Amino acid sequence: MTTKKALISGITGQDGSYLAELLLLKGYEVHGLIRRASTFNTARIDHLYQDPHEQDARLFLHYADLSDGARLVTLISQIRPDEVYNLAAQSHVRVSFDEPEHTADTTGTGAIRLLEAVRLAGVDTRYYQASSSELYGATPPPQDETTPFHPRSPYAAAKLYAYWITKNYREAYGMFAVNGILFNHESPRRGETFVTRKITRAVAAIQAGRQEHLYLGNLDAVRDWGYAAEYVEGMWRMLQADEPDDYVLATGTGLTVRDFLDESFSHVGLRWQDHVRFDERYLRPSEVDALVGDPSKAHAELGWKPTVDGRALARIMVDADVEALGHAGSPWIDRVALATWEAA
Ligand code: NDP
Ligand code: GDR
Repeated sequence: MTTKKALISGITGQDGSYLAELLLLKGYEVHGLIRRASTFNTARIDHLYQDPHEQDARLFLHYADLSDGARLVTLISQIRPDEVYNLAAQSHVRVSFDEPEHTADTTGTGAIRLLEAVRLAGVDTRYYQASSSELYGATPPPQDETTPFHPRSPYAAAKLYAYWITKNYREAYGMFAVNGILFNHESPRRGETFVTRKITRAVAAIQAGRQEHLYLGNLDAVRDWGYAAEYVEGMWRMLQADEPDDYVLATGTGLTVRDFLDESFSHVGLRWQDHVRFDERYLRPSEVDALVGDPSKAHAELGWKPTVDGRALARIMVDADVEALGHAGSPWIDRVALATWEAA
């Protein structure tokens, strides 16, 4: 049996790290695109790292950026992957209002650069596009594969382009190119500025006496929160199907931000009302009020079914953040530098 090769853009992100881990477990050779940065940005995958000089190494990292199409063509031509997962994006909805053009370039145009790289390299590759429930935006729930889109942010508008261009490459060139329309999914590896992780980190810090208040925006927003590890398995299933198609992955249950707060704080015996403060800077110029997905098609055709709901997820994340606080301090705090400045 030949080893399958997968290429993951966004491997250093939440989903990329879980997907890499899953594919390595399945026996894949995994190639990840990483961005050159002045500090290491591979913390989520460091535990998977193998010295590429070792005979049995199956994880390989390559410098690349979705803004550099020529580099993508070179890499796809050299690696000749069986599967490409395009997970890279400027993925923060609020930030997309501050950096709309950058978001369009990475989150939208980035997809066409990667699709073109696959086409120009002439490889027989299956392509997964990380599409989002944000596409539905103002269209009320429940949302499924037939629900009309109404994006409400530069991020969602960029993802809309990526969604349609993926469909277009399927129709125009017969590529096995699919959209996973994923509702919010979280984990202990979730970025610290998304609302769930912001809450669970704060719960751990407040319980430890290191923080008193947590500043948040809209508590009424409804989201369908699932567990990222289960969702990356759904991505893989989409690329194993007989025919390319687009699928919603969701739990089918919505919670408000307030519900998530309640579950997280009460899990350690705290009351969120004693700690949460409002800050308007976390409001968006146009908000998405409610997203609740209907994952019936993925269940019927791919056999995919999530088991962790939003409340269970909150408890998993709080436990992980409480445990993480017990570990050695943050590497960002350089005590030597602080002492040097104090002495100066
Ligand atoms: P993260 O923000 O955790 O990760 C984003 C990844 O994209 C990081 O590896 C980042 O690299 C990389 N990246 C950003 N810009 C570029 C660029 N210009 N070139 C190359 N790589 C880049 O996102 P998630 O893991 O949460 O999400 C994965 C994908 O799924 C994203 O496309 C997101 O929009 C989409 N999505 C996520 C959902 C969720 O609930 N998590 C739901 C639906 C869709 P670096 O580490 O260097 O910053
Ligand atoms: P979202 O996730 O915008 O749904 O996008 P986020 O966790 O940022 O916001 C969810 C809801 O919480 C409200 N909110 C706050 N959000 C943040 N980040 N910080 C706050 O302080 C805060 N207070 C309230 C927001 O207004 C919003 O209604 C995520 C990303 O992963 C996208 O990439 C992905 O496509 C979608 O999920 C599905």
